[in-house]
Amino acid sequence: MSDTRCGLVAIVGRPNVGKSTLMNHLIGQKVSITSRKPQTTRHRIHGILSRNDYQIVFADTPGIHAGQERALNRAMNDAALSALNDVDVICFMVDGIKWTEGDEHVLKLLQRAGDTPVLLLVNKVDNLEDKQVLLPHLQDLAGRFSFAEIIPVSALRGHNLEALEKALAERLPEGEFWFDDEQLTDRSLRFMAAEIVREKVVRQLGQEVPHQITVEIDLWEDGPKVTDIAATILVERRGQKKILIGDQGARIKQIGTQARQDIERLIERKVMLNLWVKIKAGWSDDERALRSLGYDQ
Ligand code: GDP
Ligand code: MG
Ligand code: K
Repeated sequence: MSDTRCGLVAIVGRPNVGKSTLMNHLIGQKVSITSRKPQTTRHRIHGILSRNDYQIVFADTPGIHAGQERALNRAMNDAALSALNDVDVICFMVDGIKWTEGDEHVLKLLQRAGDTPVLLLVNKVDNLEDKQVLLPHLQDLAGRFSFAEIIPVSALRGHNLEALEKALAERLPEGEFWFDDEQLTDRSLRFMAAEIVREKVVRQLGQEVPHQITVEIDLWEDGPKVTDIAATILVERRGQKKILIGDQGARIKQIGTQARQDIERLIERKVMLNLWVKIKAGWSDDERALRSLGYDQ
C-alpha cells in the first residue's frame, strides 16, 4: 500500500474567473513535465503540484475553459464530457457573485458530466465588500448542483488555498507520484515564457479575447551570455493584429520589452526576445500550436 496520493484535477470556468491566476499561485514555476505515465497521455498537462505526500496533476480541458461561443459548442461535445469524467476532481471556478451565461453553460456541462466530484471555487472573495451577499447566491447554486464542497478563495491573494489543496488531495486516489518533480525542463521554461508573452498581449487586447490568443516559441537558444528567443503570437482577427503591432510597431515593442523583463527574471539570464504576430484561423484546433506550448509530449 502506498501512503501517497496522485491524480488528475481539472479547473473549469468561463474566461476571466481567475483560473490562470490560481494555477500560477499554486504551481509557480513548477510546470515541469519530465516523465510521463501512460494514464496521462490522453490529457494535456497544465501543471503539477507536488507536496510530501500528494501530487496534483492539473489536466488541461480544451473546449471547456476555452470560453467564447464557438468553444462553448465544442464544450458540449462528448470528448469534453469524457475528459471531465476522466479526472479525479473537477474545480468549477466562479467570480464571486457575478453569474453570466458563460457560467451557466459550464454548469450545464457539469450537470451532464457523470459523478466526478466537483468543488465550487468562489474566487475573488477579496473583491466582496459585503460577504453576506454571497450566501443566497451559493444557496441557489447548491440547489442546482450537488457540489462536493464550496470553497471561497482569492487566487490573487492566495486566500484559503490550503483548504483548497486539502480538499483536492483527500479526493485523489492512493498511488505513487506520476512525475519526478525535481527538474525543471527546458520545455516548461518555454511554456512559461509563452504564457508571459500571452499575458502581456491579453492585457493590451482586453479581457474578452484571452482564449483567442496563443503564443508559439519558435526559437530558444542559450548563448554564452544571452538567451535568444523568438515567439509568434497567433491571433484570430486582422484587427487584433493591427492593435498588437500598433503605430509603427510601438505596441508590439512595448509588449516585447515587458515580456522580456519578466522572462529574464524567470530564467535569470539576459534575454533577446523577438516577437511576430500572425493571423491564424481556427487555432484552437491546431495541435501543433498547443504542442509548442508544452501541453503535449
Ligand atoms: P482566467 O481567464 O479564468 O484564466 O482568469 P485569469 O486568471 O486570467 O484572471 C482574470 C482577471 O481576474 C485578472 O485580471 C486577475 O488578476 C483577476 N483575478 C484573478 N483572481 C483574482 C482574485 O482572487 N481577486 C481579484 N481581485 N482578482 C482576481
Ligand atoms: Mg486563463
Ligand atoms: K490552457
